[in-house]
Amino acid sequence: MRLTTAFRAVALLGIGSLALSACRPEPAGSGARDRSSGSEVADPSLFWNSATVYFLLTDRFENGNPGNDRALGRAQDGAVLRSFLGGDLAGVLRRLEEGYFDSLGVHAIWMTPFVEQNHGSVDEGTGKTYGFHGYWTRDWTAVDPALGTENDLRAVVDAAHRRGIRVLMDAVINHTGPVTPHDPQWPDDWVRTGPRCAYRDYATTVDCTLVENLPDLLTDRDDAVELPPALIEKWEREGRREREVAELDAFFERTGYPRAPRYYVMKWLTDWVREFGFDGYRMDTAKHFEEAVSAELKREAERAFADWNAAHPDEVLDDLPFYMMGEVYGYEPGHGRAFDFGDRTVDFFAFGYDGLINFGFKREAGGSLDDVFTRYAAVLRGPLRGVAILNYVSSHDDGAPYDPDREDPFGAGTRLLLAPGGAQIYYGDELARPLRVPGAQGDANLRSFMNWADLGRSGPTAGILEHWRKLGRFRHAHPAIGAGEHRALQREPYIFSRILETDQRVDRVLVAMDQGEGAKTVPVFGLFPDGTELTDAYSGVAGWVTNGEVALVTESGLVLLSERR
Ligand SMILES: [Ca+2]
Ligand SMILES: [Ca+2]
Repeated sequence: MRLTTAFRAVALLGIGSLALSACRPEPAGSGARDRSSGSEVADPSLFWNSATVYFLLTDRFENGNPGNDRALGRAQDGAVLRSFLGGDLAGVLRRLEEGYFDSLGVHAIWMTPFVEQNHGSVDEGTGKTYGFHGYWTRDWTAVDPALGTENDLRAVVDAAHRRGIRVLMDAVINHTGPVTPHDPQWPDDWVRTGPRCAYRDYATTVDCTLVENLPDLLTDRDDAVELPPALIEKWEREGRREREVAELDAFFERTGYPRAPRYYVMKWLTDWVREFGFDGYRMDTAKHFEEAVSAELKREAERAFADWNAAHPDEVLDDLPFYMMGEVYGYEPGHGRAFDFGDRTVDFFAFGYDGLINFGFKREAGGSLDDVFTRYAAVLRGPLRGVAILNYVSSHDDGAPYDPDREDPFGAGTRLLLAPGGAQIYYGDELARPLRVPGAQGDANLRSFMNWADLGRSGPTAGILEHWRKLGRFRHAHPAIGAGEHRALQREPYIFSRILETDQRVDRVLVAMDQGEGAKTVPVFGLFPDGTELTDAYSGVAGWVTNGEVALVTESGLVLLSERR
């Protein structure tokens, strides 16, 4: 299934390792950390609250290899935007190597699951659909050939790491793919096929199928089960049955776990960490299986991450630990640590999660900015101290994004990238990729192919991207923005500061909005003393603080000030 450790060692002696060491920046001073990873912030929660995470659907981002577009004989007969459309790992690598993610100040890339998906299609009521999205697992131990090969995957992770960018693996443990004429059901001692979740309480959220025909893994079962015959036959055809079985034997021998379904899946999920060096998981449907399962998985993943670090000392980015972020649908920071199922609350942060996706921001982003910023900064320094949230304005299955018609792509970037907490850029937010597509039904609207072509046309797209890039790089340079203390300094026009003290430095920024075009004088409210030279990251213009203010001539009304370094 994977390259062996021996092969890996040989590969490291080759050209790749020379290029790798030549490209890596030197450690940054006393912290001895790779400055480019942004992890001079040693506290994991501060790092992830100041991070920018780029979330992409691999099948919809960039087609780097047309040769794999028809893998597994999947047809192009799905409903609008519901077939595989050709995007792949080679495409992600191409954009990585051209510096696209660096240009946005991205700290981490989250790709949709890359494991082998259903071969067939189903119609859940929104049209004939293939598993292009990655959440319909057929085999947890293989890369889907439509997305590429294990070598392609390794190339993506390695290229990201060379740039100081982390890679989060999107991990599914709650369910298999749906049953189709080409995709048999997993055995009855592995999955339940009913009842459908009613989402009234814990049991009707966890012990049930998310939708019709989405078999739910028996994650609560502790009794041993045999490998599914269909999987054994598949591995036999692929010439790797003996190795897979031997690896499983070794895993169960080492851990002492019973051969229950969830432990097989944990073995398969953590292998990718151990062998490819993923820096964290984004756990899919985290509220639909027992939270104790998450804690078990986290422990195994940390062990796998330690193994990878020990085997690849020259490739380790820094000493940040393995990160696990959960998709607890509906969670928002106002809930504090207690997510309410109706009949019980669960503190997911106590079960291995270092961060949770914030499903509230896209709604709150339209309100008073200072209200949102003040509340978020306070909760991150209060009930959520030590953990992280990830804000977004659009995502792959949120039918109510901020700005569904992309009428405010500049404002969306400003709000998202200046908010306290981690920022998720959903691919195309930065290009105003349409979120409504003629003929598409349901979530397919949110999953159109990346609109790269708009960058070459006249129109606003290139300017929108530049706006997101300026804010993203400002955010990357200043962890205070996502993780610092927030102070409103002036209501109209709005001016605020963020301050973050770490062992390495005191990071201070001042953001002034609606300052008008051309000459402007921005008061700094004592944040910077007279005589300090400041730079506006939006325009690149510098100026000295005199009499408590800085005079600048810039085109934009948005001013992003920090001390010139
Ligand atoms: Ca392709
Ligand atoms: Ca479940």
